[in-house]
Amino acid sequence: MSENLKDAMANCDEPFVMEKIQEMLDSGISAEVIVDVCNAGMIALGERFDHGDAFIPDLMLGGMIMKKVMLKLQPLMTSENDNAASRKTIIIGTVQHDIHDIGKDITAMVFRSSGFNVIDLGVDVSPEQFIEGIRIHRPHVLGMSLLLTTCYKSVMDTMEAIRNANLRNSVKICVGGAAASELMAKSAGIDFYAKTAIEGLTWAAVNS
Ligand code: B12
Repeated sequence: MSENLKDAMANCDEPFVMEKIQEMLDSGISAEVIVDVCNAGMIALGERFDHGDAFIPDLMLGGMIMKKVMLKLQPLMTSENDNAASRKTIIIGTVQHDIHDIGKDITAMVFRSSGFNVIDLGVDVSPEQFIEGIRIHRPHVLGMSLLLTTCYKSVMDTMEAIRNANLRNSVKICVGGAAASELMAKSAGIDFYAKTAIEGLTWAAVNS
């Protein structure tokens, strides 16, 4: 039996999750706070997987529940700032060989709700696709999402490709996701490591 929203996410208890979210919304708790709690639940699900207490189908189910949650909460986080001309642009994508998209989607949602123009390149994004995205959209910010430690090389390759294309000075770059860290960001020459989507937004709003 789930006792709270975080537990329910970690246990893939969808009926409890949806019911609890409605209850929290009704009592005036913001969508942003609810997303944070669900995020903590997904991390706890990953820990269960680590300990052999949850398996790939559970991760998939957790992912599907999180997407449902986002569909419900996204409209409540949508910005009233519709002045497209004054918007800053962010290009975001999950790096090559990594298909995790929940954190990226939440980050896109958070930036969008704050008035950014968001270009979402999707998952498994190659260095060449990031380069093409920069050339076409001229973003203020580029965000990479990285969930697998085996994909560090994709981040390094993307940074090298950006430098080789002489585009490094045209864009601020941040990285986030469970496999990212301040140290890896520094060694890759990335401007900022964001522990959460909100941290990334706060940084981007001031630094881009
Ligand atoms: C759900 C899940 C899956 C689902 C993904 C579904 C989907 N549509 O995304 C499925 C089942 C497909 C999956 C597959 C795999 N997974 Co998986 N997965 C997870 C799990 C449980 C949750 C991830 C998640 O969605 N978290 C919730 C989101 C909201 O959190 P988040 O991504 O960190 O994002 C937040 C911040 O980090 C930040 N953020 C994220 N990106 C960005 C980007 C920017 C620019 C900014 C500013 C911020 C930001 O914002 C978000 C909100 O604050 C994690 C556990 C974990 N600790 O992360 C394992 C985990 C990432 N997976 C893991 C593994 C091993 C795999 C597989 C290799 C398993 C396998 N043997 O096949 C495959 C790899 C597939 C591939 N090629 O990518 C490992 C990785 C271990 C490692 N050291 O690399 C983890 C850590 C589980 C574990 N503890 O072992 N997985």
